[in-house]
Amino acid sequence: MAAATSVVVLDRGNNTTCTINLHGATVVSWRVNNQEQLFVSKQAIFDGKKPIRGGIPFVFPQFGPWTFGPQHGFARIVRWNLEKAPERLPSGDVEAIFSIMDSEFTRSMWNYPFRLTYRLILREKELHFNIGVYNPSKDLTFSFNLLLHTYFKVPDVRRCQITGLHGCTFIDKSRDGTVFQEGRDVVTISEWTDRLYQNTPQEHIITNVVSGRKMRIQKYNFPDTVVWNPWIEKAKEISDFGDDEFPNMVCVESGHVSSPVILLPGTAFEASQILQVM
Ligand code: TA6
Repeated sequence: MAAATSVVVLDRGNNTTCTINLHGATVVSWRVNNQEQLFVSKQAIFDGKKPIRGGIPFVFPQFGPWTFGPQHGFARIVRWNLEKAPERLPSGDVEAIFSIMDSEFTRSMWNYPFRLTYRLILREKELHFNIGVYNPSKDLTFSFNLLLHTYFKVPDVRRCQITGLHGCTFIDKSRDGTVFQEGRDVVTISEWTDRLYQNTPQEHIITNVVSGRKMRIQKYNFPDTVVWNPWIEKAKEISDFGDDEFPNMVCVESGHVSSPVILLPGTAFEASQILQVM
């Protein structure tokens, strides 16, 4: 059960912390002035095997169902290395770097050499994510999806509004994958919602998150946004999610999923996200 105790804490002082479980480099807590911003299910399993139900699971190299491996890929179920332990920067912010590379386990599903780095920076009211994917091969090109499956904690999801999706086309998994165009200025949640919005703007704001505040999401090289809430019936189908927990979370996920990233030999891909409590 060693994996369960493998957490890394970035502590900026003033009750502002970020906690990462090396299992999947899953951010399992982000507290700003002692206010938790992320949702983790009370039924989440920390066995070092299953994905953690909540926080920010790291989706790579596949988004969704996968012929060759588990749903949403292997990155969220492998143990990551702590490349650089938490360090306080001259700015007062705290930085840490995590990484994984190909292994016998990953090659059994996805036979490519790769290196993935994940740099987190904890600022006063912000959390920065910088991701690098490297193809060290001399001759092999590979393609992948990448997504940060962020579970935001909210007092009541029915009161949340999400900006920056108006006019975007989306694949609606709750309606058999039919494609629609978003007509609303702000997106609200009042039923099972599972939508892959394509070519979305770089910024979204979620209103009425913790203590009625707003959460700004800024994303770079993440052209897609997934919005998910299982609502009543789907919540019952998820073993590590409480039947009554759906009102208290909303996933707004920055991703590169509707089209794969194609990485040529010897090249790198970078993407980043900033979460800001407003
Ligand atoms: O990101 C939304 C989604 O793909 C939904 O379809 C739902 O399956 C959710 O992820 C959770 O997936 P998981 O594999 O963690 O149960």
